[in-house]
Amino acid sequence: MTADTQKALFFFLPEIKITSLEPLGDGNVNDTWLIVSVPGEKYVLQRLNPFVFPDPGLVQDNLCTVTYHLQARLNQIDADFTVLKVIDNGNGAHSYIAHDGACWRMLSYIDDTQSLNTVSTADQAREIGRTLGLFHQLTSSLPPSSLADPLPGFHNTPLYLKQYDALLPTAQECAADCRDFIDERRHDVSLLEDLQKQETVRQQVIHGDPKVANFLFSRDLKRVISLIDLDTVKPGLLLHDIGDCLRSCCNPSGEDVREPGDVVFDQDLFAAMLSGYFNNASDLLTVTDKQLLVDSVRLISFELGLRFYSDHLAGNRYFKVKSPKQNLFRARVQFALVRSIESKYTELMEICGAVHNKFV
Ligand code: GN1
Ligand code: MG
Repeated sequence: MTADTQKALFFFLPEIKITSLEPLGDGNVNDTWLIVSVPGEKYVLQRLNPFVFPDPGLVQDNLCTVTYHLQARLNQIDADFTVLKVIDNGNGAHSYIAHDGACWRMLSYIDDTQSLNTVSTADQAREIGRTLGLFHQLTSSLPPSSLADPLPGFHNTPLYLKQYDALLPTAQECAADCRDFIDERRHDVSLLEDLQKQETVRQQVIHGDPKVANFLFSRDLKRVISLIDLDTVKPGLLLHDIGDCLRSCCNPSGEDVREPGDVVFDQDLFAAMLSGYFNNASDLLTVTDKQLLVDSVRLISFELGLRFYSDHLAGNRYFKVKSPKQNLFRARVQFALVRSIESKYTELMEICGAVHNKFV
């Protein structure tokens, strides 16, 4: 255990005696550990990435606001969902700021659960959709103005494109396939951004990162128990969350495969996730939202590919990597997913129509 980890741990739990401290999950930005105490209590200790979250106080305030709201709503309705708890140091402090300025925090560990990096059955996809719909129902009564925006421009695809363009003159290398892929689609990246200015799409508090690994399943993988990683909760479009969730849920090969040739967007998982979502939240969606489901997953996959590729060109400053080309490989996976969505566009639109008709 490093000196910083020890200081952070004892800041929150000065009396703790631990049995083990192990890295938890494969988050791309923060560092996370599972702590087990001598009596067997489990806790999650996290160091927020200061490069990604330059103002961690906003992230922490949002986290407290959202967990409080979710719990209050769940106390009123009958829903099978566990909200993670933010642990303070006994004096109301939820953050420990280390000497390097990094923010550490402690969260409850939701036991008897497991997280998956990929979905393998339609039932799992339906559960994920159901839970995202429940999350949106629960957050729909939280005024967006009660949350700060800790990541301005987080889903602003045209802005990511500008940042990519600015990197090009000084980039050491260029992957021609990625460059051409981006150039062929650069005319068509502002759809979701333009919609933010309109009232035809639903804007409310969103999760911001509803990828498969953030849904905690029961041990038998039959139910989703929680949706974790609330760093990115913020005002946004439901289409951002639905698109992001679908891009992760309908890619059974996962984000980190080396060979993008195998990557396909799975239409059966798409239908299942959407039917789970519509079952809980179709009333939240506007007519325009329903028309743009396929475009939102296409654009969010493109956006994430662009973010990975830009980070590769910039020297891997944002997303953690285990090898120098990992962000390039990750970008190619997202671009392969975009191609697959484009090739199935009509079929996916028909599925949306069928799911919509089932729930009107
Ligand atoms: C990052 O750290 P993690 O794995 O929860 C990223 C998401 C991406 C995701 C892709 C704050 O999330 O936007 O979709 O990687 N989070 C941030 O795996 O940038
Ligand atoms: Mg996250």
